[in-house]
Amino acid sequence: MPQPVPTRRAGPAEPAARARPHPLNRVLPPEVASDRWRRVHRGDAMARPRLAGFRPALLAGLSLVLLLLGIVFAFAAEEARRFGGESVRVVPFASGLDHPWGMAFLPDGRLLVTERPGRLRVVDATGRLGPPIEGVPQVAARGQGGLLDVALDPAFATNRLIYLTYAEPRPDGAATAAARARLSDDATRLTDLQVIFRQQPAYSGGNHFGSRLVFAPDGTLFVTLGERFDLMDKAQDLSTTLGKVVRIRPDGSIPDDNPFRSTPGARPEIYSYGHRNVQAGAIEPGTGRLWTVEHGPRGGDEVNRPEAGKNYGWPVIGYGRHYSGAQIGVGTHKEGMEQPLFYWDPSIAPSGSAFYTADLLPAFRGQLFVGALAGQALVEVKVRDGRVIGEERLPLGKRIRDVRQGPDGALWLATDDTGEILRVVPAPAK
Ligand SMILES: [Ca+2]
Repeated sequence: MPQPVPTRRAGPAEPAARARPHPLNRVLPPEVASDRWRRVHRGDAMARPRLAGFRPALLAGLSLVLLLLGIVFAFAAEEARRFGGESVRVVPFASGLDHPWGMAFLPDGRLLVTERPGRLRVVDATGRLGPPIEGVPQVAARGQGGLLDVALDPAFATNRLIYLTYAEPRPDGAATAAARARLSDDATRLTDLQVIFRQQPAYSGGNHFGSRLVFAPDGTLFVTLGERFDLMDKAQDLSTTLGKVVRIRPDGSIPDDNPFRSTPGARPEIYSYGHRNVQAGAIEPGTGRLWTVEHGPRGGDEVNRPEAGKNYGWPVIGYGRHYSGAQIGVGTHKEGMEQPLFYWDPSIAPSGSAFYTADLLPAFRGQLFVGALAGQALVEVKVRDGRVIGEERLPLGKRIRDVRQGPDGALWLATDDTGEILRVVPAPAK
């Protein structure tokens, strides 16, 4: 069950939030439905030799029935569903991507999409995939590593700068890096590539690279990171950038007011620490504050609102248990370590998030939407006055890797396993 966690200032969360049932797995996801239909269809094809003696009319009739069933399932997948106080449909936009990871909208409405194996593409307004953009840095595409997030410079319209995070190959393994480059006017190639951040140290494992790029209203850039799983203790070590959120200027220089800028032995780019694997970050409308969502251990995914210099606990405190079944560190609380705003038990495996600010789906406004990989859902984190009061899920039967608000006001989703871009739109008025 989801367990809202009180902040130190906010006091206990509302009990109603704890009582919310999980809709997950109670509804047959559209993908499962269509898989079943495909299995039926394949079964028919395999059985055909034994049916060879039947009259062609019977076979034609059977095919027609199967065709109609297929059409019914196709519509069912896009049927109107209640979610987040709205009646929505989830409609396909693009397909054929290979592990899409991050999305960013160009000013003309076209979409930049990263693919984890190391490609960056433009998807046009009709959903057609463009060829791989040239000049993308070489990536270590193994495990959870590869080409990860993409973001546009706030002044992209005039400077055409974009930012990427990726697992950078190094002599001693790989580590997350952030780079910026100029996108050519025809959006076919990157030039002037400059690495603006390199996580330290590199490591040979394939897990927990993070990462998301989030521009703050003051023009600084947050990069959210992981602790590379095996090196979890380093999330508490300020001489590394493992398990940290870092804050840099877009050129990679260190902002004057970073919390550890004057701390001997600490990396000056660190903003907050004690994180596990942060694959979602978004700026809260109104306050301009950063919210992050991180993969926890088994039963401990967290929503946090990182503040400068604060310690978010991993692996000393946390909810859930290690994959081995062992308790996390000293338990769930420790003086000097921050509590999450919310955590999930069981885990949903969160990646990608967006605060909704548009007009198309008014009941979504001000709420945080999070993609769930293992949870195979879009999750609404219900926010009231800076506190999390509960959650609601839209089961999709697909691993959701990224969530963005589009210029059309729809919520756009990238699916990790099926390589699709989906749009969450209002259902037609009855
Ligand atoms: Ca924590």
